[in-house]
Amino acid sequence: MEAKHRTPQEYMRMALELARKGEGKVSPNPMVGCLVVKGGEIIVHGHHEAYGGYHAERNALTHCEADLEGAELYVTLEPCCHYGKTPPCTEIILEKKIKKVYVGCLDSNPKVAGKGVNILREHGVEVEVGILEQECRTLNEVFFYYMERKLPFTAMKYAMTLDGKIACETGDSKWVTGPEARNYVQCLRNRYYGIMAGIGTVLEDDPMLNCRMEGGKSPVRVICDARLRIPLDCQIVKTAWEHETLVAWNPQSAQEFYHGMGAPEKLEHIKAYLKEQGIVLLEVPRTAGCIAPQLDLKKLFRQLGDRGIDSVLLEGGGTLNASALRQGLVQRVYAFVAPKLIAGADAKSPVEGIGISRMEDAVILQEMEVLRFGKDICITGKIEPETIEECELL
Ligand code: AOF
Ligand code: ZN
Repeated sequence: MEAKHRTPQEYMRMALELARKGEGKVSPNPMVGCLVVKGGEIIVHGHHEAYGGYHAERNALTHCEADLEGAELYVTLEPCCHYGKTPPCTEIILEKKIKKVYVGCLDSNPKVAGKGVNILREHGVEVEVGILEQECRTLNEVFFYYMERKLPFTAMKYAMTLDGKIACETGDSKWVTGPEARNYVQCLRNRYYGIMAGIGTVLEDDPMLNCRMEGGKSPVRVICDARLRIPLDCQIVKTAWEHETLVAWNPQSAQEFYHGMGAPEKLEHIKAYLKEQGIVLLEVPRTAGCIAPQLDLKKLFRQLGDRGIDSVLLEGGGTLNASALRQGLVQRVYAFVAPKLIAGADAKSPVEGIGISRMEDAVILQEMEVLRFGKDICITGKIEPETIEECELL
């Protein structure tokens, strides 16, 4: 690989491309790319390839026999300075006598957080931080969010028609988008650690919620089912041995439901059967003052974070989507839009709930991107957290 007279931004863009090769393989670690330039020529490059393995810098530098004294190193994330599963990257950078390090963005892991940069500077290495900073932070948005809060970074995904419906009035929704867009959803399922849906979706669509991408990894499935109404013969239950599955429920709501039906023993049977299938039942408190039983999603997300689930693809119906959004639990949206009009006042839309009363209180997205898949498009962007606090969704 030879490249002369490029700008730091161009080299960093190449390092970003290298970093992306770790997608789906390094979680919960960040994706990191690194390259070393001397006299305008790229001498070596590397990326973080697997969780627990060498970091990007070590992968690039360890086997490099060229004389790197005076070279410049580009890395998308601040080099670490701690002994974790591997020795500190700062050490090998110093050993190789690198003259200058260009860093995409700082690491928010408290073990590093600026200390990596300081160590390099103390040893006389010139360091410049913030090259393509936004791209580098967005690349690892999951890592940063989870590292800073121990809550899963959540992306709400839905597919709708051009008139904003996710299904016909009859409930038929197969399919809103074409195969190319649906393939991309499989890539998203590979990228996110967990996937979440509500019991309504399970009852209506009987989905699998697995990842069917070649070489992909299925996400941990999380079903929100306050009353434990999940049918024992649905796809999710039938495949629970193959794909890790959690069902979030509320014992009080379930008891009321099954007692009301005059079949309290049924609840015990369901619980025992689900556990036999390897399903983990998560007890979650319910939110006060709701007519329909609703799980306290903040508490559920906390439990997911504690279990090491760093990211969730929310494929909820409109009710679950609205609750998660209202509670500030959604950080990104993937809205797939198909060039179709189906009409119908009762046809469901992607985010329901009660909604806001004034346009100025709308939830706003930033860093918008438009992707094309066959005849469909996907609009994605990050939610501006400040606009959640201001919004008065009921
Ligand atoms: C780097 N370059 O390529 C990565 C870094 O458990 P360990 O030893 O793998 O350390 C994981 C932490 O190291 C992770 O939380 C993050 O702070 C940093 N990741 N750092 O210099 C890399 N992947
Ligand atoms: Zn490192």
